[in-house]
Amino acid sequence: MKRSSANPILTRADIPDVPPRLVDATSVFNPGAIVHGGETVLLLRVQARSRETFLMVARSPDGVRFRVEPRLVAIDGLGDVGERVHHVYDPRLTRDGDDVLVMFAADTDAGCRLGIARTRDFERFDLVAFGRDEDTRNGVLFPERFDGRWLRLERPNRVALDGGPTSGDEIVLAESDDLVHWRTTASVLRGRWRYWDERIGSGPPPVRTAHGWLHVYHGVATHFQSANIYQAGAVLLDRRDPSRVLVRTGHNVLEPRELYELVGQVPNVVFPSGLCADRADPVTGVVPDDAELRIYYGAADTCVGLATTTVAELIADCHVAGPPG
Ligand code: BMA
Repeated sequence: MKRSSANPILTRADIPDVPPRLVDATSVFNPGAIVHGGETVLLLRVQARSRETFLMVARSPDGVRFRVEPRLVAIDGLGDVGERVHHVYDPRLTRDGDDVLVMFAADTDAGCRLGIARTRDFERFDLVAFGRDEDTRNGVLFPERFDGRWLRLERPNRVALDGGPTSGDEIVLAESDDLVHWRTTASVLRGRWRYWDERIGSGPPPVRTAHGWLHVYHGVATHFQSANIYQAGAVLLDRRDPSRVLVRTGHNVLEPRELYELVGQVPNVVFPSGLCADRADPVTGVVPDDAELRIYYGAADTCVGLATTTVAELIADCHVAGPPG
């Protein structure tokens, strides 16, 4: 992937104050992204100096220069879920007709939950679903239904990083008829111990290509003394049965190298969370091989970076051999 020369494309300096709760923001990272109404829209994770987390909307005509709207996103219905939601974060965006579905992580006293909200205009957001049982994160919806059913990838949190948040080393597939009730149906991807992607989690929602579902994920190398290193990789999933992995990058395709990725609130992190293709077939939704992909990522849990690649380049990377698994 090639970094934008405008990186980091968003920093705390771009976040307008929204008093009284957000003044002099601390960080902005891990955005959801989508092309909507002819512009690129990012749903940003913004932290205040209280370490409260807010979602904010940014818009751009060119996908590089963004204007952040001076308001905090409120999700109607989130106050009625029956548990206190401390933080809503790491949103992933998927189109559903004229609407956009937002899958987000929500920290509650009982653990991390996946919620889904619906918006048409990025002004009003209505809660559709809120998970109850499992501690899980990094949920992404497929942009089409399979025999009428919704599918999503998610990463159950089964382990705690040393001194850090809960994490996991397996991405699973789940299905639902109504977006509300989800059943896990298969294991899709496991972490590869001792290599770049020991712990794993989905990045942006999968992209439909002529070769299968192209999916960018993050891998965490945990076997270094001082830091967990968050990197990006990719996997190609079978078009009809997305629990089947066709090929997977043996190495990472983006790793912390620039200062703004190496240093910050959490050092050594690139965390891909948004992806926009510059075009897709209007009928089939297939993104062609030479389409440019813009990948938006959180850098060091502090600012937002942009990197570009193409479908063909990413699939070629998937074919480069790496560790088994
Ligand atoms: C993960 C999540 C992300 C975060 C990353 C690096 O576990 O909490 O939101 O960006 O760690 O700190």
